[in-house]
Amino acid sequence: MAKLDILHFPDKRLRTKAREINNIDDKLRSFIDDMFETMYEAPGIGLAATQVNFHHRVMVIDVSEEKDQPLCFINPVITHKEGVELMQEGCLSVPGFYEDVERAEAISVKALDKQGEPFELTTDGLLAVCIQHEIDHLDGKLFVDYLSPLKRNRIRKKLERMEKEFAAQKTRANSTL
Ligand code: QAP
Ligand code: CO
Repeated sequence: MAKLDILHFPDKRLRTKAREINNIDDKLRSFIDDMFETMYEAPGIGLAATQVNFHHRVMVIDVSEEKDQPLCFINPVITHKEGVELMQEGCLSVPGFYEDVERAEAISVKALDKQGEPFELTTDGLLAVCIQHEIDHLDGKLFVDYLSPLKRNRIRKKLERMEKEFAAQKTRANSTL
């Protein structure tokens, strides 16, 4: 197993629309294990392949308290939406920022599991919000897209500054080796 690198907003690669998966093999399953490891270590409750620069329609979620209910969705499609709900969201690709986003309150989603078996799930609350957030990633969309341009630009500037500082630190560390 390996931890994967997570792309950060405003990285353009986060805007890629992921492609359908039509071959579920051991190589993909091993990659999914890496996605779970990356999400649990972060720690996070959801991770889409787009965030680790793999542009195929797969995402992992675990919203349980004990972190013992891993869910994997391949080619997920929302088949039903109901109600509206405001929830504070964060994202591993937008570290340190949390904002309210409006989503459907309850959803049904169909997908394939790790074995390639189709399943359908009807849910609400945090899991429903997380599924919508992760499917957005597969379509190149981020939760900051729902904020005002002013808020989004503030977040972008802060993250760009942090990314620059991080790169400079790495350079300094290397030159003192
Ligand atoms: C998406 O997000 C989500 O800023 C999953 O510094 C989040 O796992 C859906 C995280 C909330 C619905 C509600 C964020 C970790 C994790 C950070 C995450 C951070 C460290 C975010
Ligand atoms: Co996210």
